[in-house]
Amino acid sequence: MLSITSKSSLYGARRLPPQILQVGSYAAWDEEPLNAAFAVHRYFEADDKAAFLAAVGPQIRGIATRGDLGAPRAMIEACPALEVIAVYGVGTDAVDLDLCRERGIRVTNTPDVLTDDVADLAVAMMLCLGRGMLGAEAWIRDGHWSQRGGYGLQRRVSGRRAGILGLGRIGFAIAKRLKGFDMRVTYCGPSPKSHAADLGFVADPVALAAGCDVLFVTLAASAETQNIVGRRVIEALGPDGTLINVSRAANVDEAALLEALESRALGAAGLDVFAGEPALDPRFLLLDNVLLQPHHGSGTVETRRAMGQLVRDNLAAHFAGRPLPTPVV
Ligand code: 8YV
Repeated sequence: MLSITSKSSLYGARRLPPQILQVGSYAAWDEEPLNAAFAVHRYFEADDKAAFLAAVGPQIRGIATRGDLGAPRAMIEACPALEVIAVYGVGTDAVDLDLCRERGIRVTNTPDVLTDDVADLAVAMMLCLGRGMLGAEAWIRDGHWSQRGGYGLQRRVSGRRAGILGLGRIGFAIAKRLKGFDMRVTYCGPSPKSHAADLGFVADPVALAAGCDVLFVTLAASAETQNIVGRRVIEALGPDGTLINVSRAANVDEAALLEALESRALGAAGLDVFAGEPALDPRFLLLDNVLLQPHHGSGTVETRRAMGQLVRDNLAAHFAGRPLPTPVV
C-alpha cells in the first residue's frame, strides 16, 4: 500500500485521498492499485455491516462495487457525502439508480471490455448443449464407449435459428458469432436497430421464441424486464428449444423454467445466472438438460483486469474532475 502522501499527490498535495467503500472482494491485482489510490473501507469484511456503515458512511465519497452486489438504497442512504458509484460489471440493476439520479450521484460501469467473453460463453453453452458434450464425455468416463459403442446422435447446430432477446453490445456480439455458424438470427427489442439490418426483427418475445431453436437472453435487467421470459415464451420455445441466459436471473421466470425443464416442455437451458446466486434452487442440480455456470461470463484474466482498470479509471476521473470514461448516470 502506498503512503497517504503518495495517494494524496494524485488529488492535490493538501487533500487526503478520497474515502471509498469497497462492497465486495476483487482480484489481488485490483486490490493493490485501489488501495494505493484511495482510502478503502472493506465493507465485505465487516461482521456487523450496519455498524460498519454507520461508522464510515459519513466519510464515504465513492463506492466501488460489483455487478452482482450493486449498491442498495440503505447503503447509499448511509453515505450522505457519496458522489460516485463505480460498478465492476456492465449490469447496474443492483444499484438504486433512481436514488442516484435524485441525489446527483454519478454511476459508472464496465461496458465493452467484457462483451466478447460473455458472447463467447453464451455460444459455447449453445454448442455444448446442442452436441450433448457433457453426456458424451460422461459416456467415455463411465466406460460405455468401449462396452456399448458410440454416443447417441445429436442435432446439428449450424444452420439453425437463433433468437436474441435484447440486442445490446453482448447480443450483437453473439449475433456476429452465430453468423459464422450460418444461423438465421432474429432479435427482439423496443425497436429495430439501424446497425442490424441483416438480422430479422420481431417486437414480441413470444413470437421471437416461437421462431427460433436457441433463444439468447442478453438484455439489461430492470423492473420492466422482470420475468420477460415467462411461461408463454418458454412454451413457445418448446421441447426442441434451448434457452441461454447470460444476463440476469430476474429476466426469466425461474419457477416456470424449472417446471418446463423437468417436464421436457423445454428442451434445454444454459444458465450463467440464478435467483439468489451463489445459492441456487437444488432442482437445477437434478436435471440432465441444463448446463450450469457460476456467473462467470466475464470471468477471464484479460477481461477482469480490464474491468478493474476501468473501475479505477472512473473513480480517478471523477475525483480529478475529468469526464467519466463510462458513465451510466
Ligand atoms: C459481474 C456482471 O460483475 O457485468 C456484469 O454485469 O454481472 C459480471 O461481469 C462479475 O461477475 C463480477 O461480479
